[in-house]
Amino acid sequence: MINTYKSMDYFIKIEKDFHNDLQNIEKILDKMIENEPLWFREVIEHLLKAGGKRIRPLLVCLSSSLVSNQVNDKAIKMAAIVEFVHNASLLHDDVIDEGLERRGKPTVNKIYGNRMAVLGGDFILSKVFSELLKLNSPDALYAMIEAIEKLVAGEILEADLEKRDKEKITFDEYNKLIYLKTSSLFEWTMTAGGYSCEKSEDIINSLKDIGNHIGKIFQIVDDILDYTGSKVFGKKTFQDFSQGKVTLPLLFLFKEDKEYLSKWKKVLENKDEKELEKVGKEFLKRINKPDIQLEMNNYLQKEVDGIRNILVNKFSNSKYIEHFDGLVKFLVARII
Ligand code: GRG
Repeated sequence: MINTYKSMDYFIKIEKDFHNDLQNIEKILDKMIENEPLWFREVIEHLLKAGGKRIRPLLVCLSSSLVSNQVNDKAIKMAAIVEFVHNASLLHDDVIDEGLERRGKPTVNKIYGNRMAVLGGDFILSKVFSELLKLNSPDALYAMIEAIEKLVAGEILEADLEKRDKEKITFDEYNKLIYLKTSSLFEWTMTAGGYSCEKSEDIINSLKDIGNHIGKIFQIVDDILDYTGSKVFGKKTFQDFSQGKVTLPLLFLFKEDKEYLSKWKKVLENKDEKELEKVGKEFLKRINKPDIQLEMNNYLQKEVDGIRNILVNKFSNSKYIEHFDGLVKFLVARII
C-alpha cells in the first residue's frame, strides 16, 4: 500500500518555501509560447498544464539556494528552461512509445496526432536554445547540449535493449540507460543553481553528482511504480512490462528465479492484454517478497547515501540540506 499522504507531504513542504519562485517560473513558461497561434498554444499547453510535478524547476531553486541562499532571475529562467526541455522529451517519447496517457490525461499524440507532438517538441527545443543563449552563460549552454545528446543516446540504447535477448541485459546496462535517459537532465538541473551564480568548477561538479544520484533514484522509483502503480501520480501499471522493457524489478526477479524470464517472453509473444496484466500481477507478488524488496532497497540506499555524503562533505553549512533530505524522502516514499 502506497503511503501517498506522507510522500506528498514532504513535497508540499518544499514547494511552499519556493511558492513565489515557482509562480514566476510559470509566468516565464507562459511567455515562451505567448506569440504562437492559439491552436498551437493549445497543443503545447495540453501537456505543459496537465499537472506535472515541476520537480526539475523546484530542484533548480533548491540547488541555487544551497549554494547562494537565493534564487536569482537567471536561476528562475533556467528553471523554466529545464521544465521546457523535459516537456519536449515527453512529447517525443510518447510518439516513440505510442504512449496514450501522460499525467493522467490522453497524450498530445493521441489527441492532436504525431505531427503536432513532434512539432511541439521541436518548437520547445529551438526556443530553449535561443533562451539559453540570451542568458550569456556558455557553460550552461554547453552542458545543456551535452544533456540533450545523452537523452537521445538513452532513447537509442532503450530501443537497442528492446531488440536484444532479454536474459543478456545486465545491471550495468540498466544503470547506463537510466543515467542517460533520466540522470543526465537532473545533472543539468542541479548544476543550473551553480551556473546561475557562477560558482566554481568544484561546486558545479558536486551539484552534478547530486543530480546524477537524484536522477537514478527517480528512475528506479518510476520503474518500480510500473509494477506497484500510483493513482496520485497518474501512473498506470505494467506499461514497461507489456512493452518488453527490462527494468530493475525484473533484473532482480530473473536473478532469483530464471523461470519468470521464459514466462515473460511467452506472454510478450502472445500480445494478449488481459494475459499480460494477469502475469504482471503474478510478477508483482513475487517482486513484493522480502528478498527482492531488500535488494531493491539496498540498491536505492546507495544512491541516497551518495547524496547525503556530498551534502555533508561540501555543503554542511547550508540550511537547505534538510530540504534535500525531504525531497529524497518524497522520491523514495512514492513506493513505500
Ligand atoms: C527532444 C529533449 C528531447 C529528447 C529526445 C525522447 C527522448 C529523446 C528522451 C525521453 C527521455 C524520457 C522520457 C525519460 C523519462 C524521464 C521521466 C522519469 C519522466 C517522468 O518525469 P516526471 O515524473 O513527470 O517528473 P511529470 O509529469 O511530473 O513532469
